[in-house]
Amino acid sequence: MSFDNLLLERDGAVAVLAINRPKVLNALNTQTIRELREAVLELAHDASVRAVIVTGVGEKSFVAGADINELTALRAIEGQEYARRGQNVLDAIEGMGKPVIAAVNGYALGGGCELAMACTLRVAADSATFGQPEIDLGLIPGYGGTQRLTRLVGKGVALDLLLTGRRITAAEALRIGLVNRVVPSVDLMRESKQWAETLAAKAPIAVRCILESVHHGTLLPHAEGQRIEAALFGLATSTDDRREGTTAFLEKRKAQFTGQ
Ligand code: CO8
Repeated sequence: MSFDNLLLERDGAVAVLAINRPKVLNALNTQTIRELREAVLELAHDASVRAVIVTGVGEKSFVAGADINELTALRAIEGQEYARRGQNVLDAIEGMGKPVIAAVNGYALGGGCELAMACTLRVAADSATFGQPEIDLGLIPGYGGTQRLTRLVGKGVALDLLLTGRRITAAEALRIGLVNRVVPSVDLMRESKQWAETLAAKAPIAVRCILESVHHGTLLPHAEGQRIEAALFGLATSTDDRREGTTAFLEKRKAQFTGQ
């Protein structure tokens, strides 16, 4: 599968998906969103891919937001559709059923910050910058930002960032819990790949169950979340990988998971 605005590479069980519009700091236009949807569907269904890294081409930007050229001409109903299309793609990333690491190599603004937040985990280069500057365009985030940012960092901090539109450093993003790790820029891809490989070696069905339980659980009352957890625990119990994992522990050897 080839794309105009994306680069997709596979390295063993890890796929690296890079937004490739460096001249506009990897801004997401309609075509890029469409290509992202195709790539995400392909990666979701490819059992040989156990973890995905999302990043931006170039040293300056992860994604500098939605393409502002396209936003200028939108009317209300088109704006709503535009937002829904992007939301659906980011939901598909969140629901891919395998870990997705955002390797944030520069600006992650607006839709770029939203893309990073839809990923399972975030590693930032120490030079990265985050923010939701839509307010300064007379807009609000439309790719899930008001929801995911609030869940990740809490209402008070989210409202500060959403209402001021201010940009924050990677260090502040780490402090408020927006990113999991900050690394020197030169180490970003190496560290992200190492982390992805660690996750790719885990039992894939158990990984999927954890993602599903956490993702749905955060949207539900505690008791219902626990019911989902118990059902998924039952599912994980029935797998060959559970047999292999528990047997390997008792035999004092490293487990070899097959994804069955
Ligand atoms: N869209 C289109 N083009 C962009 C964007 C963007 N988001 N960001 C940068 N570019 C372009 C610039 O226009 C410039 O193009 P050119 O070379 O032709 O002039 C090129 O990229 C390089 O950018 P700059 O010269 O501005 O580079 P600087 O280093 O001076 O500044 C910044 C970098 C700070 C990142 C600056 O470019 C900037 O502020 N960009 C806009 C950031 C922004 O506001 N993002 C939010 C966009 S809105 C959004 O994401 C909403 C998402 C949900 C949509 C829901 C649908 C309704």
